[in-house]
Amino acid sequence: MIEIYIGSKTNSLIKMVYRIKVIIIGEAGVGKTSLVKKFVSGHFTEDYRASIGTNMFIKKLELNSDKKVSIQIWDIAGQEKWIKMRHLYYRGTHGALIVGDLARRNTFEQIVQFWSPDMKKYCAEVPIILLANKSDLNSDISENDVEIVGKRINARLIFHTSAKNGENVEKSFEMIAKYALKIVE
Ligand SMILES: Nc1nc2c(ncn2[C@@H]2O[C@H](COP(=O)(O)OP(=O)(O)OP(=O)(O)O)[C@@H](O)[C@H]2O)c(=O)[nH]1
Ligand SMILES: [Mg+2]
Repeated sequence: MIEIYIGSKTNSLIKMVYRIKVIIIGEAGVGKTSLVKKFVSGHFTEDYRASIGTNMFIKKLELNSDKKVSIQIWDIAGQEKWIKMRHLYYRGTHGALIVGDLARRNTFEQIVQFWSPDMKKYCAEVPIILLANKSDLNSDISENDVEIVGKRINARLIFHTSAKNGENVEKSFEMIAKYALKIVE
């Protein structure tokens, strides 16, 4: 079986591998790197090391048993000092995971005020999933307010996730891959 990357057409003799790019954004410390690590390697660490610039991870997925996808995840640093470079990494994305920290209400306010508009400035309209992360901790924001944020940013779905115990981590990446695939197909 030959695997051909970049697939916009299907071919019955060869198995296409669709290559998709997804960004993960949100305030510093909300758990973006932790979610990606959990998804890619299954590990979680308690210590916080702020990301520098951006990191890219690749994982192969099989969606609906017949479609292979190579998902390129761009984990973009949330700290203020990276603000000028950030938009460079948004380019060409097929989907976005926007992350808030349930233990810090203001991280959701920042999604509405900064992250969603910032992304829309530099990306074509792409599917968005809102992740309310750290569901293993006490929440500082009501379920209803998370939903309001989801509606304001036009999120297709909202997942409560925990990079610590793994809740909804795989599901989140699989769903954004499915939405992104519809764009490249
Ligand atoms: N309890 C709990 N802690 C988490 C969870 N996800 C991340 N953390 C912790 O939160 C801190 C920040 O996590 P990171 O993944 O580094 O955050 P980030 O969003 O990548 O931050 P930047 O790289 O600065 O933008 C770390 O101490 C993690 O261990 C979670 O689901 N539950
Ligand atoms: Mg990080």
